[in-house]
Amino acid sequence: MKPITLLALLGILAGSSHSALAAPNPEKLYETWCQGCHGAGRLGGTGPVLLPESLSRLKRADAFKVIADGLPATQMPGFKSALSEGEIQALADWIYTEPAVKPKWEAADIEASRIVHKEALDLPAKPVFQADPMNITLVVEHGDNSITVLDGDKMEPITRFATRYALHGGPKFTQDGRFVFWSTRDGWVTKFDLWNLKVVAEVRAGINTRNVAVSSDARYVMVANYLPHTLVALDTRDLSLVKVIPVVGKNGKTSRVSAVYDARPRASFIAALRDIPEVWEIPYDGRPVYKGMVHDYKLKEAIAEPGPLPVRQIELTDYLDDFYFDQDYKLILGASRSSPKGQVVHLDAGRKIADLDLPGMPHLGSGITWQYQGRPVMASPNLKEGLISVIDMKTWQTVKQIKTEGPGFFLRSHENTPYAWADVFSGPNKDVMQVIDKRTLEIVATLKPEPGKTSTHVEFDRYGKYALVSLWEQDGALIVYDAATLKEIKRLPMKRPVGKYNVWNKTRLSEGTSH
Ligand code: DHE
Repeated sequence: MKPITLLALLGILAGSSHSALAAPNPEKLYETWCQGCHGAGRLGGTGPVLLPESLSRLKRADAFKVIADGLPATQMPGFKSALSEGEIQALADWIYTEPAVKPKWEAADIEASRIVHKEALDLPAKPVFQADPMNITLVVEHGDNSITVLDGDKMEPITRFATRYALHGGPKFTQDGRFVFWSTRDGWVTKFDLWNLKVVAEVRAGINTRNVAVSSDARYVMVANYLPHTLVALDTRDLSLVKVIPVVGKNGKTSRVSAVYDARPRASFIAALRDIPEVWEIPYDGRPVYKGMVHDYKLKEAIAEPGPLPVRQIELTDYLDDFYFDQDYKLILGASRSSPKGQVVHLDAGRKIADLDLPGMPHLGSGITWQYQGRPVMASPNLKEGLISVIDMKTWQTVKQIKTEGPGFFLRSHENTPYAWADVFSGPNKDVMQVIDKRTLEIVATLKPEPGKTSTHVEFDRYGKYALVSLWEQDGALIVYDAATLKEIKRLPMKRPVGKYNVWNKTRLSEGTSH
C-alpha cells in the first residue's frame, strides 16, 4: 500500500474537498495534503523540494499527472480520488510560483540538519570485501534512488543500498579511495565509507544544490548551490560546517553556482557561476588571496581575503558556467553565452586567451582530452546538434567535427583504449552508442544495446578493459562490453541506471572522464 500522511488522512476523513464550491486555495491544500512529506515552505522533507528552481526539469502537465496518479517506485501516492481536477490543477500551478519570502538556508539550518552515525566514525581502515578497492565502480540508479557497488574485475555487485532522493553529479572520492561524498538536488550531502560500506554522516547544505568537490588533501567538501546563492565548505571528517561563502560578484549581484571542481595541481576549488561573469578560485592550502589584483599574492601591502578558503574572483568578459579543464588545470575550456564560440581562460593570467569554434550547445562539462597525432586535442558532445567537435589544444583550431546520429550528453574514454564512446541521448536515435576511433577521428561502430531504449553514459574499469553502458529505463540494465572487441559480455538488471564512477579513473584523473 502506498503511504499517506496523517494530515492527508484527516483531510479524507473530514470529507472530500470535492464539495467545496469556492475557488481552490492551493496554500491550504498544500498544508493538508502535501506538507507532511514535502515540508513547510515547500523546502522538502521525505519528499523533494517543490519550488520553481527545483522543478525546472518537470513540465507543468506532468506535475498535474504526478499529483493525480502518483509516481511509481517512490513514496508519492496519487490524489485523484481525494482531490478534484480543479484542486489538483491549482496545486500544480501553485508549486511553480515563487514563495512570498525568498527561502533561507543559513549556517544554523545546515548545522541543525547534520546527522552523524557515531558507530561509523572510527571503523577499521580495511575493506570488508575481497575485491580490489581501487577498481570499485559505483552505479547510481535513479529508478529507485539507490547505488550499486560493483566489483570492477568480476563485474558483479558487492552490495546495493538506498540513497536520498535525486542524487545528481559525480560522487567524489578521497585519493585513497576509502571515502566518497555525493549530493542530491535537494541539498543533502552524504559521506560514505566505501571500505566498510556504511554511511558516516549527512548534512543538508542547501535547498537546491548542483554538486560537490573534495579537496585533494581530503580536508574539505565544497558544495555548489543554486539556492541560496552560496558555496558551503564542510569538514570531511564529520561534515560539520567550516564556512558559508555568499556568492556576490564584483558588480554587487548575487549568483547561482553552476558547479564546483577540485583543481588538484593548484590545490584549489574552481567554481563556475551562472549569473555573473566571473570564475572563482578558492585555494585550500592556506596561501593567501589579496583583494582586487590579478597576480594577487605578490602585493604584500594589499588586503588579504579572510580565510580559511579565501576567494579569488576572476572577472571575465563573458559568462562561464559550463566548462572543463586541461590535464594541468591551467586552462578552463568553456562555453560562451554571448557568441557561438567557446572560450579558453588562463587561470593564472585570469583572462581569456583564445576563442573556440563550438557551434550548437556544446556540453563541455562532459568533454574529454587525448593525444592525436602527437598533440593534445579536446572533444565535446553537443546538446543541440549531432556533432562532436575535436579541437587542437595548441592552436585552438577545429581539427574535425564528427557527425553523429543526434545530439549527445556524454563522451567518455580511457587511456588504454583507442576508442571514445558517445551517446545520442536526446535525439530520435537515443538507443545507439557511437564509437569513435581516437586515432582516425572516424566513427567505427554504432551499437544498439536495446532497440527503442535509451542508452547513455560510459565508464570503464581501471584498466580500460570493459566499457559499461547504462540502459536508462525503469527496468534497465548495466551493459558490460569488451572495450577492445566491442562485444557485449553481460548485462546486470538495474533501475534506471545513469552515472557510473570508477574509483581509479576518478582519483587518478583519467583523461577519458570527468573529475
Ligand atoms: Fe547532469 C554531472 C549539470 C541534467 C546526469 N551535470 C553534471 C555536472 C553538472 C551537471 C554541472 C558535473 C558535476 C560533477 O562533476 O560533480 N546536468 C547538469 C545540467 O545543468 C543539466 C543539463 C540540467 C539539470 O537538470 O540540472 C543536467 N544530468 C542531467 C540529466 O538529466 C541527467 C542525464 C540525469 C540526472 O541525473 O538528472 C544528468 N550529470 C549527470 C551525470 C553526471 C552529471 C550522470 C556525472 C557524469 C560523470 O561521469 O562524472
